[in-house]
Amino acid sequence: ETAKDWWQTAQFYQIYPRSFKDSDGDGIGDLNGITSKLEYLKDLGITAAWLSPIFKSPMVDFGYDISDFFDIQAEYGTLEDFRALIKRAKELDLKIVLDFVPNHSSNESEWFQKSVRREKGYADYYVWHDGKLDSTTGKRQPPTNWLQYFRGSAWEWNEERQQYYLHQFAVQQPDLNYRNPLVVEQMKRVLRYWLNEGVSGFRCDALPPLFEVLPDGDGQFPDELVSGATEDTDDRNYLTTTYIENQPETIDMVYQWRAVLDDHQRIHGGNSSVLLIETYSPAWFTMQFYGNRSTEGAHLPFNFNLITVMEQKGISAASVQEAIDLWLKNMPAGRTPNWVLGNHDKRRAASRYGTEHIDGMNMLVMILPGVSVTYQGEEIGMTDGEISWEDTVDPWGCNSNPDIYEQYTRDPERTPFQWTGGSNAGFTNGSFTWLPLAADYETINVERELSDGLSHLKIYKALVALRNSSKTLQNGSTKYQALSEDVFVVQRSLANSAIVLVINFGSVAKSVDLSKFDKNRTESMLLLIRSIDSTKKEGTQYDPKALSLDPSE
Ligand code: TEU
Repeated sequence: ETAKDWWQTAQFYQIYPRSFKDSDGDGIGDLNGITSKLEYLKDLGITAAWLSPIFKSPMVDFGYDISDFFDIQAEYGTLEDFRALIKRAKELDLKIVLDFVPNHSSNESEWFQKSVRREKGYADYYVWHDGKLDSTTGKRQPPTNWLQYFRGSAWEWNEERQQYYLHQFAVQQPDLNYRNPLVVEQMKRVLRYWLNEGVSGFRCDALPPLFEVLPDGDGQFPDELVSGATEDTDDRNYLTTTYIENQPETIDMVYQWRAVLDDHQRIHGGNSSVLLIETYSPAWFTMQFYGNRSTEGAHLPFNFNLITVMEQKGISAASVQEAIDLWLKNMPAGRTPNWVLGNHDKRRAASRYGTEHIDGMNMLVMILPGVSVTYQGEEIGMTDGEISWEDTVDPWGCNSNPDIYEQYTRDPERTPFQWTGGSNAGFTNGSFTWLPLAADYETINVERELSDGLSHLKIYKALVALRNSSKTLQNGSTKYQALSEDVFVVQRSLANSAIVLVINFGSVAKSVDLSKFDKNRTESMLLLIRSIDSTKKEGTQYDPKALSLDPSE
């Protein structure tokens, strides 16, 4: 057993800076706010925090539209504030990971402005195309039927340059051209710049659309097939995405970024830094990011199966088993698995799984092998905000209409963090918040859950503590099974010790005989429910042969 590197046993936590903590009363979270709360993360047992983008941006996509990759967004703070954040994090032995957004820049970026003007060195920085002429009307048309993620065409006509440009996200997010070596080199400079500022790695945004298929000899791109999955011809689900997603060149680019990180460590020493990869892709594509026999890739391509499989198949022991199988049975040997319950793009875990299941799901990701990634608020069971059409600001929501925006908008999972039950949930001292608060902040908040008997937060803290200290959880073997439609069991074991989690996803009490699951071990099982449940069930004796579980326990 070789010693594990820091990221293999890390507790990752995603901070959405705009909604975490406001230090200056403008209703928008900021860097000094984050710095002031690093001790909170430390106290939870978190070891690494990933910050959603903090770079200069017109905020059309709330930081995922970057106009200067080398500067900090003024409303979030300054480079000095960032350095102070890194310094405090180092004192607390917390790693800071930044968001790297390679697919596109903002249309307000200097690079794009220069590209529009075809300035030397920048003319081919983006994906430009003349389009085609409609044979009957003689009118100019976009080059292909490709759609953006945020509804509508992925091509936008630029009057000044007299060409279309590609944008797989919003119109204000032109796609960078990775077939141009200048772009590839420029983006590596971005990585090196922030590594030199002391960050411990990157969460790489939106990998599927990084490359598009090569155009044919005449410079033409192929249309995607209409998949017929929806009648809504603006919705990307209307198309199959063979040519605009998951190209092999994308995998190789990630291997090149890994080399940038490893080179940095070789030259400057210090700890290794990590690459986390955001890709909602089939396993055959996702798993390649890890690397192959000869080349190292990303340390952790995010595993979203506990989100996506359960979105499709509902909440049951069988869908949990399917989600876990999908990762563990496809992952190349020797790699580190990971488990994600939510992020700023998905409905809040407590709302999606049901508030009654949030503790069980937090237990699940903490008992499974590898690392887990917590989205801010999951530890207290935050739920979705209710955001009216008038208050909608997410471009995906805004690109629809009042009747259907709730299907698309990501605002509900981005509401301000709930620190207290007081004014504006302790998020800001001011009277304004950039998104309305979720309605339940008076009961769901850190202050209250730290004092409450058996709160989501206390359970979460106990789980992380167990996780950070238990050799069985860090190195043990793993067994899991859906015992019935409702009851799911996971066991980790090392030598004579075993830790077992049994979850009842059903709505009625269940009696479970664990000897059916592992007859050799029944006597030595330590049930996870017991080790975290200090008040409710203290002293309760569990009989592994007839364990009784309340609904949602
Ligand atoms: O998301 C990438 C992405 O592909 C999402 O659109 C994803 O398909 C969807 O949210 C799944 O529900 C990343 C960021 O996480 C997102 O916030 C940005 O809007 C997007 O990239 C563009 O940078």
